[in-house]
Amino acid sequence: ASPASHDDSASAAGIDYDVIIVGAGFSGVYQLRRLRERGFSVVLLEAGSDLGGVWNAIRYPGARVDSHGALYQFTDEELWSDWDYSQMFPDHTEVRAYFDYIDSKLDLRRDCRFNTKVTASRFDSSTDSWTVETEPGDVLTTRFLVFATGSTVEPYEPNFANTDRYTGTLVHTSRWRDDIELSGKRVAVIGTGASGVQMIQEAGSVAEKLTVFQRTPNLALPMRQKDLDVEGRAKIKRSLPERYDMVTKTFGAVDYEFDPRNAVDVTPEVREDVYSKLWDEGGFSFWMGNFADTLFDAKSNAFAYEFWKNEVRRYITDPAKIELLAPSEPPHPFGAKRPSLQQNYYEVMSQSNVDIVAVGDTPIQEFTERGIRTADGVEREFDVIVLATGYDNNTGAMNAIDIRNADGQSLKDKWSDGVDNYLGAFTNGFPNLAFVYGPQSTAGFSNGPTAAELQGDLLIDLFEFLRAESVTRFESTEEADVAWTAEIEEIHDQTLFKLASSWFNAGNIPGKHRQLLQYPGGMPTYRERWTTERDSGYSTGLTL
Ligand code: N01
Repeated sequence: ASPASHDDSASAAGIDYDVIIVGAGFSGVYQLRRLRERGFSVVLLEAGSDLGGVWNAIRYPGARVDSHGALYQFTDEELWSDWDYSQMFPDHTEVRAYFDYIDSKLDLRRDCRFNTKVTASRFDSSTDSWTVETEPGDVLTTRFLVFATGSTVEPYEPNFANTDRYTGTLVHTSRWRDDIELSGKRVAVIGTGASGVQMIQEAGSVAEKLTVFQRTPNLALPMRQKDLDVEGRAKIKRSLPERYDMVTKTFGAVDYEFDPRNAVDVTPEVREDVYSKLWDEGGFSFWMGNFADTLFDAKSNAFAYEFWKNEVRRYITDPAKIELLAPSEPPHPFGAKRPSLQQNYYEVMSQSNVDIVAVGDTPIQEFTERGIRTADGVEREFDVIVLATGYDNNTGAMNAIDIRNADGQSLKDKWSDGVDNYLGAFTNGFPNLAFVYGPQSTAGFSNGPTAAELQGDLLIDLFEFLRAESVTRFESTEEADVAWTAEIEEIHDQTLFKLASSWFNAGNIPGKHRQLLQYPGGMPTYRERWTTERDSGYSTGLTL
């Protein structure tokens, strides 16, 4: 990749690029495309072997998108007019095919360096630039550094005793290998988040025996998957302009909105009607299209849980598993953890070849040579053990890189007692550094590709402003960071999210500072906050 025309001050100072982007998922690719179009010199560095970000990495059986494919793509007609997914909820292979497709249109790979893991970056105050080091040993300099490193990247593996003694196959979902055979095997899956639910659906159908180690039941929702024939695909295409207009206006950057009414204010009949309609729609509708007070009011939430429980119990044919999968009392407020979308999860979990071990009652004590021993002394033997135990979300990928400011302070140290930043994009003390789809942005509460565009455009506006004004350095103020974080916690306190330990609030990683790492004000307010900053000439929460 060779630098194109760029910021004169950067080239005069001998700086290689205007912008280095780290990560080739939706956010990074969007930055690359738009910055290049606007004449910035830019290169994208990607640790993985190809485009796709998390979708290039995730290959476990059953891995698929929990968003409608219609929204799981970029929104400009130049791209969507020639693209179709074959199913309503595409699988990982189709998302990779989508990245191939956009590359065929946009020639993205030209400016990407793959198998190039960024290991360290340092800010140099004398030149207002970052030096970036990579694992193959390259050293590059850039005026601005953008981390588009995603949330679901650094695997979390609990500290189980004696894993090294186990002689079978032990694999985290994020490290799946095609040679791992499940058919006819004795398989264990630990964890029942989105990865666990998808793995279990696949493994349960082919394994001789599947044992699921469940700590918390997933309050999963019906996906209502559909194969799309020619007419189905054409119908989706016709709907796209209207849906893409809608995504800019809704809380979650999706094509529907919460019901504006409160569940506690309507009659039981109205509640039942609304719940039934959302349930039949499938997808996340029952979560992000539910009554406005569902995630704020315990009584409203209990109504939703009751409906969920009664629906799900209809699919659990083994009475011994009913309390485990859909307990009488909610394990946490409905929706306070991200629900998964399921296709036949409850049927599979009900099968006679599937056992559920409630880790809360009988914790995993240790791994043995042949399997897992639980605290009740029982040893179970497995050919394959799958860790579906999730990720060090939101901050894990950035913290894995040694990012240091001009004083030598590392970002990881700065954030060790909690993240603070401004607009979910900048943090004081680290000039010329931005992150997209990162901590305290709308990330976990919004549709990924749409957020990549909407937040991405705002960041590109900033770079254009800085170039036009010949400004070589910006950063957020400490006051702006503190206020942004305080605003997030203030909203968090009013919600039921705080009552669940999840990757939304860092509660999934033992010892990690507990705080909401998503911006909970919704996409429209989030964008408003950026545009207010922009309209002030970037002089409110940023210093130039
Ligand atoms: O991870 P998770 P994930 N002993 O953190 C359990 C995206 N994603 O990889 O709930 C036993 O949600 C833990 O138990 P508990 C998506 O945004 C998307 O599944 O903490 N169990 C939980 O059940 C998703 O939300 C897609 O009590 C232990 C599980 O491991 C996010 O990534 C597909 C344990 C971890 O669940 C993360 O999903 C996949 C222990 N010591 C991922 N420690 C799609 O779009 C943890 N657990 C479809």
